[in-house]
Amino acid sequence: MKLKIGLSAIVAVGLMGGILQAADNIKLSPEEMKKASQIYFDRCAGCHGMLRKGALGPWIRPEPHKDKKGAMHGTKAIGTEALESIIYNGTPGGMPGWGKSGELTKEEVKLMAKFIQLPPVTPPEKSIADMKKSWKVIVPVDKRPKKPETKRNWKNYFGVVLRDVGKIAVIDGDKKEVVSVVPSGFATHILRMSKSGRYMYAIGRDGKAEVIDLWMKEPKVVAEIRTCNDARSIDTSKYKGYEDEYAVVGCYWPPSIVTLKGDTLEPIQLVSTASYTYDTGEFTREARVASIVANHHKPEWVINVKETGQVWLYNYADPRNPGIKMLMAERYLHDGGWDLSKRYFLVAANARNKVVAVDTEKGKVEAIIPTGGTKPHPGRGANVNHPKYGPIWCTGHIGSNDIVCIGTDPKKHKKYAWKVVADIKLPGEGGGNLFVKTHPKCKYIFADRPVNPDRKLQTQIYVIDKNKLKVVKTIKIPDKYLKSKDPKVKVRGPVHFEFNQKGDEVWTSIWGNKLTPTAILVYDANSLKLKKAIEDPRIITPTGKFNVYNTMNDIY
Ligand code: DHE
Repeated sequence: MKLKIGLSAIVAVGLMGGILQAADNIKLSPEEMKKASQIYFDRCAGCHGMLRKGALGPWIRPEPHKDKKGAMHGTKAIGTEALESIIYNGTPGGMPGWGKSGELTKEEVKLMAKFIQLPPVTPPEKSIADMKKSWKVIVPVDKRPKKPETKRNWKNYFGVVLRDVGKIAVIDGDKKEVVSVVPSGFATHILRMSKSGRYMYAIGRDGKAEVIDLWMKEPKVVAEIRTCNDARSIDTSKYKGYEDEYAVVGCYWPPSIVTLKGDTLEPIQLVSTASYTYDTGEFTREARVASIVANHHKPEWVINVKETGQVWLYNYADPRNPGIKMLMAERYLHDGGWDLSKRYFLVAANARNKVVAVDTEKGKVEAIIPTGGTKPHPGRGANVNHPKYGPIWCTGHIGSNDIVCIGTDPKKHKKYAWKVVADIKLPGEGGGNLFVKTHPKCKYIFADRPVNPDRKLQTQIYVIDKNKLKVVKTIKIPDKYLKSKDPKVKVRGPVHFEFNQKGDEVWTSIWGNKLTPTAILVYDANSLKLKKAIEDPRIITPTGKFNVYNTMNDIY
C-alpha cells in the first residue's frame, strides 16, 4: 500500500534522529515504532496533528506547553498510566475511547501511551515531480462517453464512502441499487462533484485523489493521483466559464493546496500553506488545509487554513499564477458551508468555540460569532428560511449538546444577523454530534450523535422542526441494523445525512467495522418512516454520502 512508503520514510527519519532513545526510560523497537506510527497516522494525526501540536485535540508532545488558559501540558509529565487511561476510555470533550470501543487492544493502547512521550518526527515533503510518479489517466478523455451512456437518473446517484475498505459505492437513488463499487484511496474522507455533476471526485486520507465518470454505464475511476501524504478536502471549479475545468485538493501534510486539471488530474500548481498564526504571528509549519468550497459567483475557492486561523480566497482564473487574498479569521478552522444566498461562507473555529462568517462578495470577514457550545462541527451546516429570523444557518457541536442557529441576512433581518437566534438542546448528557442536514423542501433538520459515549444517545436520529427550532422526535435505530460480527467492536449509530434530489428522502449510514457490512437507511423525510434499508455485502463501513445533484449545487 502506498501509504506504507510514506510512513516507513517517517519511521526511517525517526531512526536516523535516534528517537528510540529520546525520552528517559521509554524505548520502542523499530517494529513498535512502525506500528505506533501507523496507528498514530490512522487514528490520532487528524485531531492532534502530525507534529502533535494539537488542533481539535490538545497538544501531545513530551515537552510542556502553556495552553490559552495558562495550564501546562506535556505528555512526559502526564505519564504512561494516565495517558493509557485517556486513550482507553476517551474524554467527555469528544476524544473517542479507542480501547473501550475495541478499536485498539490493551497492548496497542499502552504502545501509544509510550509513543506520544517520544518526540514527534517531521514527515516527508512531496513535490509535483513526486506526485507525477503516481499520476495515471486510466481512461483518456477522448475514450470517455460523449453523452450519458446510462438511462438511469444519474443526477440522483449517491456516492457513498466505504471508509475502511478504501472504496466508493455509486448507488442509484431512484432504484436504491448499487450501480458500481470503485477503488479509492486509504480511508476516503469526502466526495465532491464537478459543476456539471458528470465527474465525482474523491480524496483519501493518504492524499490520493480519484475522478469517477458518472456518464459511463458503470461508473469507473478514470484518473488518479497521490497529491500528498495526508488530506481531507477536495473541490472543483464552479464559476461560469470554468465548469469542470479544475479540481483542488487541500492537504494536511505537507500542508498545501494542489490544483489539478479537472478531467485528467494532471497537477498544475502546488502552494504551501505554512504561514503565521493570524493573532500571535507565530510561524506554523503544520498549517493544514481544512474545508474548501467553490464560489459560484467568482473563479475562487474559499480555503480554510486550520492552525493559522486564516481563510484564503484563492483565485484560480490563471491557476499557474493564482491570486490569494488572506483573511485573518480565527482558530482552528475546520468544516463549514454556504448560507442560503451562497454569498456568506460559515466555518467553525473549533478551538475558540466560534463560527466565522466570510463575505465572499466583498472578500472580507463579516463576523465572528461565539456559538455558546463546545467545539462546533457543522459538516456543511443546515440552512433554514425561518418565518421570524429569516435565513439562518445551524451547526451542531462535538463537545456539547447544542445545535445552534445563526442569522445570516444583514439586509432584511439585521436584528438577527450574525447572532445566535436559537440554541436547541439535544436530549441527554454530552455532545457527540458530527453532522446536521436539511433540504429546502423538508420541514426538519436531522442530527446524528455517533461520538457520544452513551450507547442509547449514540444510536438515535434527532429530528428538529425548522419552525419551532426544537427537537420534536428521536428515531431509534432498530437493533437488527446495529449487530456486529466482531464481538469486540461495536457498530456505532447513524452517521451523516444526505437528501435525495427531490428532498423527500433522507439517507444515513450505520457506522460499522471492517468485518460487518452495515446498512444505509433511507427514511421518508416527511413521515419519518423507514422506507428502505440498503444492504449489500459490498457496503462495509459506509460514512459520508453525497447526492450528485445536491452536491453539485451545494444544497443543504
Ligand atoms: Fe471529517 C468533512 C476533517 C473525522 C467524516 N472532515 C471534513 C472536512 C474536514 C474534515 C476538514 C471538511 C471538508 C470540506 O468540506 O472540504 N474529519 C476531519 C478531521 O481532521 C477529523 C476530525 C479527524 C481525522 O483524522 O480525519 C475528521 N470525519 C471524521 C470522522 O471520524 C468521520 C465521521 C469518518 C471518517 O471518514 O473518518 C468523518 N468528514 C466526514 C464527512 C465529511 C467530513 C462525511 C463531509 C461532510 C459533508 O456533508 O460535506
